[in-house]
Amino acid sequence: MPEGMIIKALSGYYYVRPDEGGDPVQCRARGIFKKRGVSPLVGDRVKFSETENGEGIVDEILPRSTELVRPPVANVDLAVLVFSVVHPDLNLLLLDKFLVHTESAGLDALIVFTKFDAADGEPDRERIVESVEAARQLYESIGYGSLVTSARRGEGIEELKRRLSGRISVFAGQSGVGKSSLLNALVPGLKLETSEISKKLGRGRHTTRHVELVPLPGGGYVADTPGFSQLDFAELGVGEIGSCFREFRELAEGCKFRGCTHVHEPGCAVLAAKERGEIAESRYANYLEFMTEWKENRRRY
Ligand SMILES: Nc1nc2c(ncn2[C@@H]2O[C@H](COP(=O)(O)OP(=O)(O)O)[C@@H](O)[C@H]2O)c(=O)[nH]1
Ligand SMILES: [Mg+2]
Ligand SMILES: [Zn+2]
Repeated sequence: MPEGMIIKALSGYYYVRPDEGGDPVQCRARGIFKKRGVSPLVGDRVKFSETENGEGIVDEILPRSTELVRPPVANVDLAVLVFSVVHPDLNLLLLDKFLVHTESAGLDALIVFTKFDAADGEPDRERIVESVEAARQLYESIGYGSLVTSARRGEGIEELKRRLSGRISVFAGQSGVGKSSLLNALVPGLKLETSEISKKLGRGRHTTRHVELVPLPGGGYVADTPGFSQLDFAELGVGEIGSCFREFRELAEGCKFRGCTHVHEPGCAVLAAKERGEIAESRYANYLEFMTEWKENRRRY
């Protein structure tokens, strides 16, 4: 039975790109999926059979490595966290929040700083460039890849293509940081709406969107819809936040108490490392902020 990958789902049809090449096959899903309460997702690797009319049936969903809810995509292995260096300014609290969510979802993350060209026109250009460099050093030291780009000047685009090659990626980031512009630069002919264009068209916010995986020229796929739009910690356990800080993980094994929250406990190895300056101040401060936010959320529900 041929195998392939679902690259688009629309109105009950799944578009399967066969592994051996050729055009996507428009498939229905077998009724058994519905009975079992599972539905095929974009990104799923599937076995399918072709029917007489040139269409097909998805017969089997192969095991998923990851499963995202927003956007609903299976087997994503990389989150591209997009942060502009200006307009809007770099926001490390939000970056750490995205990282908690990518870690929790089991995804690797690549941090992409965008609009680097726009720093040139700023009166405090030096400070902006230094803060981007400092952020890169910090996150690379924790084990995250990072890149500096300008979609306008075409900087960093080839390198980004290389990093996305062979993977399924989802882009994430605040509105206006340049996600669509970056994707348009990566995929010739894609023409996703950027904010300037959508303003001109005066589009409403109610256009229903479906998810589609866009094949990249250098190999790999990108979801055309941004991910992690809702960043609360509702689905996380309190202990989970700490384990989503990569540099805390190994240290936490040395904490005196099991279930240590690394806030005030005696014999906490994370706090000790922080005192020795081995954990960045901003990372620890953001961790405390998230723990507070988590507790406030709990109180509300
Ligand atoms: N100067 C500069 N502006 C950019 C760049 N990339 C995007 N922009 C602008 O930033 C705004 C938001 O871009 P868009 O791609 O729609 O961001 P999104 O909301 O994250 O998808 C638009 O006005 C773009 O023209 C860039 O590399 N340099
Ligand atoms: Mg956009
Ligand atoms: Zn601890």
